[in-house]
Amino acid sequence: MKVGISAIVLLIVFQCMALFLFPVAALATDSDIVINEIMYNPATSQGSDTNYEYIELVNIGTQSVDVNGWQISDNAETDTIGPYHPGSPTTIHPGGYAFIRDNDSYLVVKSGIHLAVDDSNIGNNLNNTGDDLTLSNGAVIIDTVSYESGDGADGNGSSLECRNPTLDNSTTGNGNWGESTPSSEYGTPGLQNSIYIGPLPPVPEYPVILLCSLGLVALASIIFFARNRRSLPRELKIGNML
Ligand SMILES: [Ca+2]
Ligand SMILES: [Ca+2]
Ligand SMILES: [Ca+2]
Ligand SMILES: [Ca+2]
Repeated sequence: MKVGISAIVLLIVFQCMALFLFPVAALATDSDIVINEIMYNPATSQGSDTNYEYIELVNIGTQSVDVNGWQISDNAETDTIGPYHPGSPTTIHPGGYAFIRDNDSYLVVKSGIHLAVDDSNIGNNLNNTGDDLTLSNGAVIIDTVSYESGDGADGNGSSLECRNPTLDNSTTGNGNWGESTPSSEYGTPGLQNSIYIGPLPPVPEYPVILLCSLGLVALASIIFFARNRRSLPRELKIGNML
């Protein structure tokens, strides 16, 4: 079968496009995984820091994402994420939750995918004064959150929860984070956050466009009449017609 040069060129072009487009699509899916809840300082009555800390992830996208082999970092060290039990699932489905817990955690699990790190603790433990968390997939940074003890959940039984993971979650002091309620429930690992406010309704653009259009029309009208007023014959100017 004879294959034309144009067909070969076309095939090469398609292959180049596929190589270019595929990684972009994969990164877009990975970025749908968001740090959604942090238990950095469990209450003394709940257990020790080394056994009861956790970080919850949520998938806000429309495709499943496998986080096995990803990394979670604090200010001190980086850990590799894997299944909590050998062979247990590590894929977060759309709208689903997973949480990274200390390997020796005694946490009573409520729901979600259970993940662990490759040593006993998340980072060098989640600092009780504050820490900087980074979720990454190799060299690609997926999500970052900086928390401060002054933003709540400092040993009172609550976790720090994100109100809306589709909005900026980069710092717990930006108003999109708050304490879980009630504090006796030890947060909501694997479940929707107790202070979740849901997706915000899209802001309609047409009122803004309409107001801008009306404003431009009004401005143009003022300029038009101002110029024509100056150019009209004296006897036709409005002031002289009265
Ligand atoms: Ca560690
Ligand atoms: Ca801690
Ligand atoms: Ca730390
Ligand atoms: Ca939660």
